[in-house]
This record gives sequence, C-alpha cells and structure tokens, in this order.
Amino acid sequence: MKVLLVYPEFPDTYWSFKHALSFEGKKSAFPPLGLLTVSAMLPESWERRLVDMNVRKLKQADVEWADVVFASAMIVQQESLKSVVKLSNALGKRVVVGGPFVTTTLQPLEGADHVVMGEAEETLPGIIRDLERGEAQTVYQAPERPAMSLTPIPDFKLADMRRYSAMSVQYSRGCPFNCEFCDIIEIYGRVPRTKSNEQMLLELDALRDTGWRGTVFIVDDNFIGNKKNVKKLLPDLAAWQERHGRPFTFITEASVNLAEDDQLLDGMRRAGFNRAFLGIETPVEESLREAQKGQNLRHDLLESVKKIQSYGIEVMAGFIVGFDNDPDDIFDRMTNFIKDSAIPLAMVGLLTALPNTQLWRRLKGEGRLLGESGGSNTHSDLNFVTRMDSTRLVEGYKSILRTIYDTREYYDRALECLRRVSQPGVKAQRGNTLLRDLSALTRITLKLGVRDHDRWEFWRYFTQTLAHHRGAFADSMRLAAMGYHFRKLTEAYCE
Ligand code: B12
Ligand code: SF4
Repeated sequence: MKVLLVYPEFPDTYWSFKHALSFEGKKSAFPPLGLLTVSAMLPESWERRLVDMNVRKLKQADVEWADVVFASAMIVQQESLKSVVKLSNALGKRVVVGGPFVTTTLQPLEGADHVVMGEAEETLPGIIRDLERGEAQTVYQAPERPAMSLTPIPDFKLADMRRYSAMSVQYSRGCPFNCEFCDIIEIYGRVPRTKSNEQMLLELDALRDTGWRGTVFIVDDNFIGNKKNVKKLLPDLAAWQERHGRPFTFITEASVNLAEDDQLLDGMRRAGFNRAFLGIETPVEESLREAQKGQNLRHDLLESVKKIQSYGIEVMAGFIVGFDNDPDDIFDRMTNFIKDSAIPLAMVGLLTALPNTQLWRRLKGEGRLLGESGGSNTHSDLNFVTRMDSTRLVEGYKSILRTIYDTREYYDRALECLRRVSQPGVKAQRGNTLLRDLSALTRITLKLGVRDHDRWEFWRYFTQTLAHHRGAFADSMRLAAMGYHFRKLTEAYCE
C-alpha cells in the first residue's frame, strides 16, 4: 500500500508567521505532528510520503503515486482540505481524513471516503486491517481516549526538516481546567494524560539523531496540566540536555497558575524552556468569571507574567474580546494590559464559539448562534450575537491591534520583555545555527533597517539592544522579525 499523507494549507493569519519565516529562509513554523504520529503507526511494509502544503504545492503526480490519501486538518484548513479531497476523488483515490476538524465539525465532509474522529492510537490498527481487506467503514470514532504510552515516536524524518523553524513533540494531552469556550477539553479531555519520562527522552533522542538542533515546541494543551508528572520529568529533561550539550530550547503552552509554582519554573528554566504561551484572555475579572477561568483570578495577572519572565521565560499570550461582561472601556484596558505586561507576541482574538463547546451549547440555548466558526479567531467574522454592538466590537478589536502592533509600541514592549527575561539562567547552546542566524540577520537588517518606512524605529531598537541586552541579541532579532509579521497582518486586517 502506498500512502500519501497531506497537510492542507493554512490561511495567512497571525499564527502562520509567514512574514517572519521568510527572514529565516523557512517555509513553515512547525511540522504536522499528527500526521508524523499516524505515519509511525502504519505497517512497515506500507510506503509513505508527506506533502505539507505549507511547505510545497500538492501536485497531481503526488496523488497519482498513492493508493490512499491520509489528510489531517484543523477547522481553519477546511477550504484547502476540501481541495485535497476533490483532487483525490477526481483521480479515483481513496481519502481518509482525521484530526481536529473532522473530530469537532457537525457537518459531514463531502467526498471523504473514511472519517476518523478522535485520537487514532486505538482505532488505526482496525482501519489498516479494513483498508487492506477493502472493507473500510465510512466513520471511525475512537471509543475512548488512549493512554499516551500507546503513542509511538513520530516519523520525524518523513518531514523535510530544513523547511521548518522548529520541531514539535508532545508530552501530554488534555487539561484539568474548564474554560467555557475551550474545545481542548472536549477533544482531549480534562484528565491530562502524559508520556513516561523514558518515552519522552527516547523521543528526544530520536529527534536529536535526525541532526535537529534548536527550538522544540512541546505542543501540549497545557504542559503543566499534570503537575505531579511534570515535576518528575523536568529534572530528567535537564539532565538529558546537560548530557547532550544542550541541543534544544523548548517552548510550550501552559496555564497562568505556572506562576504560582517556583519549583516548576525553576525546573523549566533548568531544562531549557525559554518561551511559554499562556491563556490570559482578559484583564477583566467579570469576563474571566464568565469564561469559568478561575485559575486566572487567583493572583494579579501582571505580577504572574512578571514572575514567569523573571525565570528567563518569554511570555506569549492569547487574549479575547467579545465576552458578555466586557465593559465599554475593554479596548483601552486590554491595550494597557498588553503594554504593561511586556508581552511582545500578544495574540488578540474575537470570542468564537467552537462546535460542541460549553459556550456553543449555552449560546445555542440562548438562541444567539449564527453558524459554525471558520476556525480562526483573528478574522472579524463573529459567529454569535454579541452583547456589545458588533460593529463597535470589531472596530474596538481592530483599534487594539493597530495600537499594540504599531512599530514603536511593539519595539518598546520587546525591549521591556528582553530586560525582564535577561536574568542569569540556563542558556541553550545555539551551536551550528550561527550561519543561519547570520543570513537571517542580514535579511532582517536590509528589510527593517533599510527598506522599511519605520526603519528609524528599528535602529533605535537595535542600538538599545546592543547597549543593554547584548546577550539576548538573537532573541531580539527574532522578536523584530515577528513584530514585522504582526504589523503586516494588522495592516491587512485593519485596512
Ligand atoms: C501545534 C498546534 C498548532 C501549530 C500548528 C503546527 C502544525 N503544523 O501542526 C500552530 C501554532 C501554527 C497552530 C495554529 C493554530 N491553531 Co493549533 N494547535 C496545535 C496543538 C497545540 C498541537 C497539534 C499537534 O501537533 N498535536 C499532536 C498530534 C499528535 O495530535 P493530533 O493532531 O490531534 O493527531 C492525533 C489525532 O487527531 C489523529 N489524527 C490527526 N490527523 C489524522 C489524520 C488521519 C488520516 C488519521 C487516521 C488520524 C489523524 O491521530 C493523531 C494521534 O492520535 C493543537 C492542540 C492539540 N492537542 O492537538 C492545537 C489546535 C489543533 N489548534 C487549534 C487552532 C484553533 C489553531 C488556530 C486557528 C489558532 C487560532 N486561534 O486562530 C491556528 C491556525 C493556524 C493558522 N495559520 O491560521 C485548535 C483546532 C480546533 C479545531 N477544531 O480545528 C486546536 C485543537 C487547539 C485549540 N483548541 O485551540 N496550532
Ligand atoms: S486552561 Fe486552556 S486548555 Fe485548559 S481548559 Fe482553559 S482554555 Fe482549555
């Protein structure tokens, strides 16, 4: 059997990082870990190829080569996914589709021969057997959530690793919290399941053996969801890093209560974590209560961010406007909070009701749902009737984006962030990325320091960095590249 694994294209959103990746000479931020994991579960005798459409175009010849096409997608990739299904149908190839889109959508996917809902560790052996016998069913639904011990080491080598700016691994699935808008807990559950330390280190060995050095994204829904296990993992992770000359720096996602736990923070610093994405959502307490986000109400949010930064961990965060309890001055409060928190990469979105979430069910009950979400919360299409006038909400939302991604505002936040994270800590080895860094630096300097109309701001930022944060120079240039990406997209959204 010949399997073509296809990852559809993302639209150009904040999360695509497109305008920043070009400085690095990369095509995409991360490889499709779901498909690399599925590939590792296929029989050894099956031939397999991967086409990540964020890296290269899908050609007719790719599909013609295959006996069966396996595709994976999030909601936001659905248009591209539909084109993959259509092409496969036209060429008479069987299509199997899995991943979060088909797991959560309420609509059937036209043209898909087999849909796999949920995690595949337990269902895939049956699907493989049925495909081989030519009697595969239309829908497979994972009966329960599998133990992570069943998850194999992903087929990292299937990806063209040179095209990505970071590699991904996964330690846990699920999150113990209960945020109303969250679909993670519906898909992956509220009891975080983790891999064993041994399993995790073997996975890192495999990644290291591929020759990869640099950033590794631990793609967990909430890395500290199972604190007890994480605390056991971190010392082993730090020792592994030490043993191998610190080949990786880690980024991950975590809940804000990370700030409460010095032992965790210290463990993460020692293990080489230098960035964490937090779900802050809003500085408005009433809106946090509405979102059932009690973990963000326990301590002062600005202090929590500062604490995490003091461990050398840059904070990135998600923010949301559009809660029923958002006051009239929400836009100013959000803007001020982002400025004071020194979070350069602030992903501000409009509240979206994803299918089958608690929010979805409440709004449905209240007769306020307008339709299924397009999957991206940074587009201005609302999928429910908001309490605030929708035109005002979208205008206010855009005003936040315009302010926080204004060149000077952004550089000021980045400088303050660098100041806060440049504490003595464990620094990762940058090793053989030097050449890549040099060409990236040349591209950044040419684009932002010569061609850009805000070039004087860039040189102010550049000289301040050299004067005060020389040790974090590479990080400062990464932040400059990211800021450019956010500015370009903000211009496109807000025109
Ligand atoms: C890493 C990640 C990203 C990366 C993407 C990197 C990449 N190339 O994959 C980045 C940071 C870019 C990203 C961006 C976004 N993401 Co994202 N992301 C994740 C995250 C945290 C991990 C994905 C992962 O690697 N998982 C590990 C693998 C092993 O799990 P898996 O993909 O589920 O695969 C398993 C099964 O689903 C199944 N399976 C998967 N595919 C297939 C295919 C076949 C054929 C079969 C048989 C089985 C199968 O088998 C696997 C093993 O069990 C997930 C959350 C999560 N826990 O998965 C969110 C998640 C997928 N993202 C999500 C969202 C909403 C987004 C954004 C739209 C954010 C936003 N708010 O706007 C953007 C979109 C990007 C864009 N440009 O517009 C949602 C998707 C919701 C949905 N129903 O579609 C998720 C579930 C999290 C969430 N609730 O926020 N994301
Ligand atoms: S903390 Fe994050 S992952 Fe956990 S329930 Fe809330 S939004 Fe979902």
